[in-house]
Amino acid sequence: MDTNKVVPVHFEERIRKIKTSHEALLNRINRRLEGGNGIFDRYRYPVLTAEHTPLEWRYDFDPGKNPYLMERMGINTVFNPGAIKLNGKYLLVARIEGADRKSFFAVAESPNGVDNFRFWNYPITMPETDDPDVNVYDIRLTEHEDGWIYGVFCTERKDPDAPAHDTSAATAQAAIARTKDLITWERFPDLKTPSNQQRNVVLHPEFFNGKYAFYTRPQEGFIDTGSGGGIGWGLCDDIENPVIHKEEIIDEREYHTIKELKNGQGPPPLKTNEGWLHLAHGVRACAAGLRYVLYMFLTDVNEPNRIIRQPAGYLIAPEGEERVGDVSNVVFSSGWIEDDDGTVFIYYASSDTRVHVATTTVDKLLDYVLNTPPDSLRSSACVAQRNELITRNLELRKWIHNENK
Ligand code: M1P
Repeated sequence: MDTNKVVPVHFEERIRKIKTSHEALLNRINRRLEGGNGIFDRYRYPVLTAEHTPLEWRYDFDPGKNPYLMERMGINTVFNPGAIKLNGKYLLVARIEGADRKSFFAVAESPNGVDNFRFWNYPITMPETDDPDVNVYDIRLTEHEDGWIYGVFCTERKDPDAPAHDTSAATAQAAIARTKDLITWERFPDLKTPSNQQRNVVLHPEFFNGKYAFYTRPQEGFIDTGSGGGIGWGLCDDIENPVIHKEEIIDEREYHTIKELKNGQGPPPLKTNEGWLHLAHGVRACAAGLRYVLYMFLTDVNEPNRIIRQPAGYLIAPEGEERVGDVSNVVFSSGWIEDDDGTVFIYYASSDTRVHVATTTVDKLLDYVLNTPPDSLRSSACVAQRNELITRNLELRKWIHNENK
């Protein structure tokens, strides 16, 4: 390219316009939406989208090389982030998917957790093992009591056993890396488990009987969990050479529920006085494809692998624009942040396309898991459950009416 060529007239003008609208997007104030269900609040705008990624990641600003100021390397989507609060900043380690379909990780930082998220200058350079990753995604960040921040994420590779004509068969395993600053990472071998494949693997924040404890999601195939599935639990002696010898299912899939087809642990659980609060995703099949929703459960404070409460149904299901995207009808969460005052920021992605925030508190989530009836699994039992609530409410109304007479 001849750099002495006259720069097209529109170049400077276009650059100014692109930068102005990008800044306006990054500085946009997010508003909590009124009229929620009392459990959590949604917000007006997504907190991260493909358009939030830095312009330097997409455009070549050299007029000699890019006279039309085209996007040279497009970004398709930003979703499924891990989350952590460090040095007073709310940090999301998002899954960025390029127009070329490859995902990578990058840190976006906000002063308040609900808006003004800005990506750091460079994506994360994640070290690899001897078996290079083809695709990496869905990192869960765990501040472990051993003093490190761990990132456990999915590493995907072409299935070596697939016939030559099959160019989409893949394998998924749990990759493990650790850091102190989210910039420099140390990578370990992928987690070995008794299962063929793994996705949605999450490190528990505390040792259990002196061992590292993982929530797993054993699966026979890449998409189908096969005859197994459910949220598993396994212990490992050595995080630098991680092996789980025994995997037990702690939250099974169940017929005609929101987790009929598959499920998976979301972020690492939050410790409370009543037990460990868990956020997970459940998947069911319908004529439109798979439907992903978020649900919760509580495990015993001393036995994080023992569920003591599980409300029926979902906590968050896709709504409005959340329903549509690259993979429609999906909400998925791999990160949340608990603030010192008990506020909880739930980061969830919709339809594998963008990231939203919902806010609530630990007290509200505990009230939700402790007092929402469990799934009674059959229509007539559900009617009985609801009738009990209605009768109590009608009695209460009569009582209030009489009191006011
Ligand atoms: O497309 C929906 C989600 O599908 C996968 O989750 P799971 O293994 O539970 O089916 C993941 O690829 C996830 O990234 C994606 O959001």
